[in-house]
Amino acid sequence: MLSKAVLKALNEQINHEMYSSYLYLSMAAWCEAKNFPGFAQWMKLQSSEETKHAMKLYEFIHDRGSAVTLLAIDQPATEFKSPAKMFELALEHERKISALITKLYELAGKENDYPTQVMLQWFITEQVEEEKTAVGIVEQFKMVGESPVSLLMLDRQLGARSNA
Ligand code: OFO
Repeated sequence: MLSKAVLKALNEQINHEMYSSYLYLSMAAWCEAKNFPGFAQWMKLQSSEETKHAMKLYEFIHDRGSAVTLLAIDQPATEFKSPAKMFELALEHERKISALITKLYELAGKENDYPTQVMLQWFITEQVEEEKTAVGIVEQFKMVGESPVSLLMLDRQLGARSNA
């Protein structure tokens, strides 16, 4: 059984992951509307990856003999200034998620909950990857700018992503 505090924090983290999924889906929708199919594809895959993160926590809570409580998901932003700004926002968001995972890890430590800490190590590693990927994209935008040719090139490049 999970302690009350850890269970509450894990349920909240499910909500953060679902919000991430919703945010990236909203970014995908904006990209579709602006005719950037490649960015939209990248964001849709990112959105489904976030749902998988939420499900990882969901399964873990049940494996530990506790109950999942789903919370309301906030409405994400629906308008973005530009594709570059949108990816900057995604990076900022990932950094917030990393900080939340760190807090959760610390809480599990305080509660002597080693299984939760071990499970969270996967998320810590994943966040390093996610931040690295987002930084890489933000840097590419800085390098080539947002001329129509640059946007076309980056849209094609990111649209080649196939894994979630
Ligand atoms: Fe974007 O990462 Fe979940 O945790």
